[in-house]
Amino acid sequence: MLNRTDLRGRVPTPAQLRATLPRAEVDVDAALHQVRPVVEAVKERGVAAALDYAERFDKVRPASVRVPSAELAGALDRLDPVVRAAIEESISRARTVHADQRRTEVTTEVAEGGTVTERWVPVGRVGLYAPGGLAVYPSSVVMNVVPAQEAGVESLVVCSPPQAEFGGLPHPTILAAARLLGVDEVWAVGGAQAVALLAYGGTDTDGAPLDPVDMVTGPGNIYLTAAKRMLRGLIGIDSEAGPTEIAILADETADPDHVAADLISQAEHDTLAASVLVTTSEPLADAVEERLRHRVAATKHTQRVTEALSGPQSGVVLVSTVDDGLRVVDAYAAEHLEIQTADARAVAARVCNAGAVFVGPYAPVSLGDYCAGSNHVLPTGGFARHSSGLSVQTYLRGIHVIDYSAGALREVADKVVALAEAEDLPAHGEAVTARFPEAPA
Ligand code: HSO
Ligand code: ZN
Repeated sequence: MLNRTDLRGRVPTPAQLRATLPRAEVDVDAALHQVRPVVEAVKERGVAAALDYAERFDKVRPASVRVPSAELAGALDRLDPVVRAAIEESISRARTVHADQRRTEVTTEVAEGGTVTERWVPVGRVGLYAPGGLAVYPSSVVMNVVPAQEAGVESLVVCSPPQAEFGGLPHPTILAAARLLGVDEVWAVGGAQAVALLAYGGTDTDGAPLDPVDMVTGPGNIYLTAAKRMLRGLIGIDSEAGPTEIAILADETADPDHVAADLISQAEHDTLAASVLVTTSEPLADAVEERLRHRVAATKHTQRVTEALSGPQSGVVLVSTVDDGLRVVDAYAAEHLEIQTADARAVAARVCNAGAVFVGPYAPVSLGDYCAGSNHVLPTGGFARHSSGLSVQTYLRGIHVIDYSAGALREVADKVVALAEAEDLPAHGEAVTARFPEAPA
């Protein structure tokens, strides 16, 4: 079912590896031309345009963009108590982890009387996107809202597409999750029109203002991603989210049935999802294939999983040693990386590129998807080489505060003047010497 690449006995360079390893091509730029008219229409006509697109794409026209708070309360009342308890557990673990990520202000005394302080200030207003349609993920509401709240973001709006089945409201589990998180502003708007409305703001059908946000985060389909790319600058965005990925670095000590179950778990998301096994053991690879046959036939979304696993983005990579395996997974830079080898902790400590690393036999990715306490909005498509998943830091800005006394400025005045002259910007130097007329530099 999985394509095989045999890299035993040779270790390509990281650049060669990146070209060889299986990966889905997602052409966000190609979606830009479809998204541009949507963004422009919402910019010009606001809510009326967003609702027209809802009618066209979501097959329903919500009565208003903002979901009435009685609907949030009602959705929570009707939520299955078992699901409610699970969401509460997920929230509480995520809060514990993200609360520890808060940054403390640091003041550095650079010279006597001269300090630089880095102040951490939360983004003022944030829009958090939760997809609808095929993927209804209340867990993603948790993973966006918790870090924003722990960062101290004062104003939050959760956005999710209106569903025809629910009378133009977002999916009730999304509404219930928002309510459990203490979010009272939820908008029924999805896709590119959601990003545009969040960026430009508008006036709701009842005349109430829908205030624009400073930043939009959260996963979505290619059109949402294209709209985020287009509006970046006017708004801040998180890392672009593509189809989900799992890579597993395993040796002969791994349990093939668990490896197969984990590969399937992420393949279940999307026919474009990537499941990649990197292993030093051919017998393990064979045993995983065998387990996959059983499990894929028995799982609920057989069709989707089969397509994802047999697609060019998924596969098995055979390597000679765990060290070579580490080179491969670093070059791949997976969204999720499991280490199922002997001494997994030591191997995991050497990983440089991954959205999140899952260590040893009892840390499957699905634990991280819901209840590890870690965040599940992670960089895909190799973005883990340069980007991080959502955290408290995503929603903070570090502001440098410069506080110098006359003496501290005087001490460094000649250096400022010298640099200003070297750059042919003498007025920069004059801004300093103007303060010390008695002692021209
Ligand atoms: N694995 C997905 C997140 C998710 N899984 C949501 C289940 N629900 C991307 O990290
Ligand atoms: Zn998942």
